[in-house]
Amino acid sequence: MSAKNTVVVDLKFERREVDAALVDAFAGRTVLRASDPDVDLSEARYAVIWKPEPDLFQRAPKLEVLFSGGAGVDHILAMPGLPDIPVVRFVDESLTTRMSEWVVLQALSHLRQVPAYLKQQRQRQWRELSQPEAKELTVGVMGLGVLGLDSVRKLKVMGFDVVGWSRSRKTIEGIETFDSGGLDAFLGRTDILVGLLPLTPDTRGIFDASLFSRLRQGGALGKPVFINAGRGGSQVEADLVAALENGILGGALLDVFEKEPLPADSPLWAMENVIVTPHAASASDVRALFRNAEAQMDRYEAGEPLQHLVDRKTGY
Ligand code: NDP
Ligand code: OXD
Repeated sequence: MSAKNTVVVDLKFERREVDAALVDAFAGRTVLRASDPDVDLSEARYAVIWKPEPDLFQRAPKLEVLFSGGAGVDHILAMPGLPDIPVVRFVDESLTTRMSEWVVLQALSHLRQVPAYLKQQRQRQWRELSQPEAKELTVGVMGLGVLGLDSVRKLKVMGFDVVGWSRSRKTIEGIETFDSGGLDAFLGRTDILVGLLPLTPDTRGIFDASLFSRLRQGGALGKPVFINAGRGGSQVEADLVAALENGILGGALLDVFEKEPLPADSPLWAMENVIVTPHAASASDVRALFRNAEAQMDRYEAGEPLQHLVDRKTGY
């Protein structure tokens, strides 16, 4: 078999899961695991990676295309020695669906006062709380890409008033949209803010005290709620903790953090109005990842353009 067809796999996923998925993947190609330090990667043409070892590009100097094991590519773009070759994002129905489930679940959980009821339960308190309708709440989604678009549509189906914000203005039926210049108007309408942004130089630290203070106060939930499943680097956690403590925010549901795993001494763990999930809003399905990468390799070898390419200038 020609070394020219060699695929390096460097994924920090469950080994058993990767091994099982490799059984049916990349037929006709040689697959090498970068986790084996003695394996020769020098002729490898493709790499499928998620948080790879820093020496990958030294060991595999002939790579032609990189396939990200996730939708976000910030950590790949930040890798030292990254070669100037195409980087393909992971775009997949199961990933998108899982994210929308998580977003809708979190929005509904606030609509139906789940955090407040859990608190009452711990205190053995039987007290019915107010029950606003979804249409009384505006959910504002920042990032209207593959994931944001699916989430806004599903939030809409649940009856929420939905608004969206992205760099370039989108036209989505039944949903008011804003571009970068419309951030203040967007925030002023928003009761539940959902972050589905990639981490780039422009979005780093965007969720800060100033942004939280511009969200709508006095909506059907009383105080605005912040939900983030984009990247932790976009949130300033000291500002977030302060906004939760001083009542600017009524609650937060966080899947991503400035530092992951979230350090044991982070105040976010113990705050009553915060729910933490461990970067698990939407996991990549390894079989689908390999199927996608394989299909793209076939396209590339047939001279067709690669899909879901990362734009190095914008960083996503
Ligand atoms: P896309 O690249 O499809 O969409 C990104 C969206 O963000 C676009 O709408 C884009 O605007 C917008 N955007 C980017 N930069 C800016 C900016 N400076 N100002 C305003 N809008 C901006 O990404 P996906 O939807 O596929 O994924 C989004 C992110 O979700 C990923 O990058 C990743 O970080 C995160 N993620 C998290 C997971 C988890 O489990 N927690 C799982 C998967 C992904 P425009 O449309 O104008 O280009
Ligand atoms: C991510 C992913 O980008 O898991 O976080 O896809």
